[in-house]
Amino acid sequence: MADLRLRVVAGIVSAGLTLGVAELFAAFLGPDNAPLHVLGSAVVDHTPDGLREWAITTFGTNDKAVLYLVMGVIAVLVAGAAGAVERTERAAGSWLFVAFGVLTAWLAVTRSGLSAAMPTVVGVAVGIFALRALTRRIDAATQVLRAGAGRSTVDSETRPRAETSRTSGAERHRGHAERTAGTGDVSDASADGGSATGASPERRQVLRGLMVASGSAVTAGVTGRLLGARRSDVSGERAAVRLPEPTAPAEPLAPGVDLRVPGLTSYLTPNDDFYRIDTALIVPQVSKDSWSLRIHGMVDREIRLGWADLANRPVEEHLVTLACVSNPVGGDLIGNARWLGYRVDQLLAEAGPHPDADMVLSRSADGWTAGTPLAVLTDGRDALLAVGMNGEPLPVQHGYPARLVVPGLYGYVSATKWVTELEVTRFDRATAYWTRRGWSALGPIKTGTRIDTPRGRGRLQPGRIPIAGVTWAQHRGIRAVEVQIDNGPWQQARLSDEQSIDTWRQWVLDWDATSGPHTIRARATDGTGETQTAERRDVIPDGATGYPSVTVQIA
Ligand SMILES: Nc1nc2c(c(=O)[nH]1)N[C@H]1C(S)=C(S)[C@@H](COP(=O)(O)O)O[C@H]1N2
Ligand SMILES: [Mo]
Repeated sequence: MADLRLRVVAGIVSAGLTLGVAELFAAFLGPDNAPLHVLGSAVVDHTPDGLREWAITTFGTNDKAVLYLVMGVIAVLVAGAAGAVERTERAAGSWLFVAFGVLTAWLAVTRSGLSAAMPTVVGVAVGIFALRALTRRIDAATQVLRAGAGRSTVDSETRPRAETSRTSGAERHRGHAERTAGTGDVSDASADGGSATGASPERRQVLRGLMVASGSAVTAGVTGRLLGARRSDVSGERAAVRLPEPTAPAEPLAPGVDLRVPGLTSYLTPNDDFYRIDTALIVPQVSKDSWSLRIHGMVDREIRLGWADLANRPVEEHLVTLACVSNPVGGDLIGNARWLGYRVDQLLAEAGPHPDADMVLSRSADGWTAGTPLAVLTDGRDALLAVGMNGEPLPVQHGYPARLVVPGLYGYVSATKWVTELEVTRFDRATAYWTRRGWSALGPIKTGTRIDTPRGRGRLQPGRIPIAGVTWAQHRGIRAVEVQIDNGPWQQARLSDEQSIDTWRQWVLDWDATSGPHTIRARATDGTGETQTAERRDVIPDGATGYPSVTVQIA
């Protein structure tokens, strides 16, 4: 038993060394080539829709941490098993390492080219070397122990299996007792190993090997991680970026855009509070100096713009409310910011899209894609190649150095962060990331309302209580919000000033609350006169519908 435990530990330590060494190599070749990241990204890309939605609703923004945790547990189990079956004369565990290496290297190569497999290959080679060496020592120590553990142990251990199984119950019991006694000897030996009274030199060799290997694993892994982060981190250069003065500044904020009701979401969302959704396990670190935007495909002239090329172009600033298609009714995957950037319609016009093109497939530095109708990008709305957010360079996790922002469309079909390519194409020729996974090809934002206050079972007293929230119908605008209490009549709420049809608005209704439980519902009518539907639908395939509803208890 004791040697099985050592073998399991040897497997885990060797796997740790594999990952640690790979991490160190990946620091130089790009942190997204580390095996854990390669495997994690493959899992993210191939998770079935149902499971993904469940993970997002259950773990929220922690979904990535949970993924790594699950992968870690599986890695420990597999590595332990590999160690348990490895023997000097039979490299069964090493083959598990090889299988892991082949799968991961293949995923890395298909994702980002031949050199991406390097960290995995080197890591697996070192891991197998360690597993072989540790197993040799364990085998040697085990033989010595067996030899020294007395005749009875040797007896029971060397009795052929078939014979053992044919022995009587009593014999079997005795055999078990003997083995236990034998194991007892082994444990005693290991206990002695801890004290100075002399474990076998072979056993000390094993422990020393395990210590050296695990120390190296941790050192390599931590160094690799830190070095990788340091080498690729762009937060320093971002802090030094001087944004251009907008040639067309944002319209000044209307004084009544913010109703300033306690508990009500602020009109502008600070960058630090802005929701974040993307498939990236490591936030892409794209330096503005290596960044470029290539506009190609069905165009008259392919163009490529670097960061410096943007400097002498007109730059505009617009308020746009961004929303995620995965936002459930009442959810908070929505935010409103002031974006600084370059008009996409002008950039496209320079390339000259062909008349039969109908889609722009935008691609990010990490390979993610969105498919946006060409007509939407060229109909005069303020679609931007954004470089600034609320007066700062884009935060790295929101797409530094450049991203798309398109009023009126959900993020998954428009808001590509770390954007490097606009390919002019057709919907019948190209399919974007989420559309391939069952989401709708078109993603206009649906009219929505959210009740921010009151919420839940706070201690509310009867009397005047403001009911307030936000409402949005990007690029159509909002005409009205109505509120219903306990199946009563729909009452008109008061709307905040309209800043633009591309941003959300706040609303409030003063309510004379009476004791007892109450259910509050809300609904909005957009600028075209259409009231949002009461029909409850899930976020898949093109956004949730239904009235938001909260139940409150008044004392
Ligand atoms: N590169 C990249 N861009 C992306 C995504 C992504 O996964 N990768 N997700 C999109 C989705 S689904 C949304 S809702 C918005 C969210 O933008 P935010 O994280 O800045 O709020 O980004 C979009 N841009
Ligand atoms: Mo999204």
